[in-house]
Amino acid sequence: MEINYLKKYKKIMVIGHNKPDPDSMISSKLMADILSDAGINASYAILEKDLQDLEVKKVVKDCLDYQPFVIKEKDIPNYKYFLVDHNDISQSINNKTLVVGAVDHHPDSKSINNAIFMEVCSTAIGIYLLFKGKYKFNEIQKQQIYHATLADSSYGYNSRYKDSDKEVIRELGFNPDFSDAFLKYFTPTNLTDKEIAFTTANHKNYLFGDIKFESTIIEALDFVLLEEYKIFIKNGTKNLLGIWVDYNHNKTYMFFKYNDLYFEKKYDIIASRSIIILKNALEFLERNGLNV
Ligand SMILES: [Mn+2]
Repeated sequence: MEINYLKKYKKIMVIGHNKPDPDSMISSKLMADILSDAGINASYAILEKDLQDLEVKKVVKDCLDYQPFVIKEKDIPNYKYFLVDHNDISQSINNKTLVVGAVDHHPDSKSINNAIFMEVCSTAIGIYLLFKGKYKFNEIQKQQIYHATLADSSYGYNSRYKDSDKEVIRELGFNPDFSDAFLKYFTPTNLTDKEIAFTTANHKNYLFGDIKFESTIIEALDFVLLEEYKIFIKNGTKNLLGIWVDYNHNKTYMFFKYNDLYFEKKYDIIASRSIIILKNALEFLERNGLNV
């Protein structure tokens, strides 16, 4: 990837999506390292509003002292942005004209026109593949790529984790079998306050033209509260794509309410939200005559 064109900008913020997950945190830091090394004035950053309820998981803490530059709402227009781990501007700065580049592994939202898309398990792997020829990744950075991939692959359970990703993990010097890491790092969603969990766990906003809905994922080792989650979505007022993952039995359940429409589906795998489930949800809306 050619990055010299970025030298003309005074200050570039590398930013992941709202409520950053481990891959957003780690890939923003890696990309900022690479840009800085090339003499570009870059920092990894988050928006101030994302500091609220920010969760830095152990899988991140064990490889990165996460200290992003914090951008206040009013200062957003003062910088240029390089997006990682998302390409939908509504998932971060919401201003297309400030985006100078992006690397991502999610479907194209068509909201920007300068993104590089990689078919990889984690954005961190995508960055590694783009730059390994011209940038020397050190041992800590290799560890960070490994940890981002642990998280984004649901510790190897997710169908998004392909043989080509395993090859990269091997090349970085790690074991592509993540089962020990699952035991070390996996924590089920805290369901003490069900309402909070059902509306905020792994939360994302989705916007496709006029179609707008929210999504949450409950990560569990059982299906004890599955029925309750389903009823919460089905009878609720929110347009919500709910996903329940039962890692113990290798099952994923989706419950999708959109206005007066409702759809549910069960998968006999750990299904990826951004690749499989979202596609099925949008297909459902199309079948019902909505313009997605
Ligand atoms: Mn990611």
